[in-house]
Amino acid sequence: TRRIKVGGAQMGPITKADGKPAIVARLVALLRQAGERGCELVVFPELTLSTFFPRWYAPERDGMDHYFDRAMPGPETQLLFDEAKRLGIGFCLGYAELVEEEGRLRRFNTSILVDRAGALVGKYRKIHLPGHAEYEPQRSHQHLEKRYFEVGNTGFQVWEAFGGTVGMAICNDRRWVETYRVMGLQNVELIMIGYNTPVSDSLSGETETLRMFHNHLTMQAGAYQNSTWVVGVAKAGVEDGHRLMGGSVIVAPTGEIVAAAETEGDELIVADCDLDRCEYYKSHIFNFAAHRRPEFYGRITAQ
Ligand code: ING
Repeated sequence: TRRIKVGGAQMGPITKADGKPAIVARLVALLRQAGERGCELVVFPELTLSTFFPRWYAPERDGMDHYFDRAMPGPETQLLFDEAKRLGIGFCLGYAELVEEEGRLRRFNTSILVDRAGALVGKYRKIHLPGHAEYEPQRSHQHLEKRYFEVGNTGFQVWEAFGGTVGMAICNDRRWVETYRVMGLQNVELIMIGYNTPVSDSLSGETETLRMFHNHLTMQAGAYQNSTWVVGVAKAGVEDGHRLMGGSVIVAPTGEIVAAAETEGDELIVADCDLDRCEYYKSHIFNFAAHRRPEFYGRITAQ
C-alpha cells in the first residue's frame, strides 16, 4: 500500500500586529510536532503568513501589499523551508503572492507545494474569489478578495509527488464541485485545501453550526465523488475581533472524516492516508471511463 502520514497544521489567529518572524516560529513549531508524529507532508492554511486582510478596506488596490510576499522563500520564510528540509517533511503553504508577470505587477492568493527534499513541486493560484471588489457599507466586515487578488491563472493541476497524484485548491474553491472534478479527471488521490472562513457574516443569517456543516459537506462530497483524500486546514480563531472557523479535517476517499481539529488554535491533526484506498472507487462506482457521460454535461462549462 502507498501510505503517507499527513499532517494538517491548523493555525490559530494571526492579528494585524503579528510580525512574520513570530508567525513563522509558530509554523516551525507545528512542523516539529509533525516530525515527532512521523508526518511526511504537512498542509498549512490559506494566507498563513498574514492576518486575513481582505476583511479590511484599503482605498488603493495595492494598499495591502505589505501583507504580500514577492520571494518564496524570502528572508523571513527561509527558516521554515530549511527546517522542513532538515526534517524531511514536504509542505503546502498558502500566502499572498506579489509577482511581476507579463510586464506588470500581479497579486494572487497562492499555495505552493514543496517536497521532502525541499524542492518546489507546484504552485496554485486561487480561482474562485468570493465576496466583492468595492466597499459594501451594509456588511459588518468586508470580504475584498476580488479587490486585492486577480483570478488565478494556473488552472487546477495535479503533480506526481509523495508517492501519488496530488493537487491543491484554496478556501472558496472547496465549495465548487468543478474544483474536485477537474482534478478527479486527472486521477488525483489527495487534495490539499487551506481556508480562512468567517464564522458568521452579516448577510446570510446562517448559524455557526450550519456554516461548519457546509464546510465539511463540501469537502466530504468532493472526496467521495472523486475518490480522493481531501485535507482541509483552517486558519481559525479571533483575529482583531473577527472570528474564523476551525474544523480542519482529513477526509478519506469514502467521504468519511478520519481526523478533525477540536480547537480554534494552532493544532496539528494527523492521519495515515493509504492512497490505494482511492483505487476501489476509481475503478468501480466512479469509474469515469465506464460510467461518465460527458456528451450530456456541456452546459457545465458554458459561460
Ligand atoms: N472564505 C470563505 C469561504 O469560501 C465564504 C468565504 C464563507 C463564502 C461562507 C461563502 C460562505 O470559505 C474564503 N476565503 O474563501
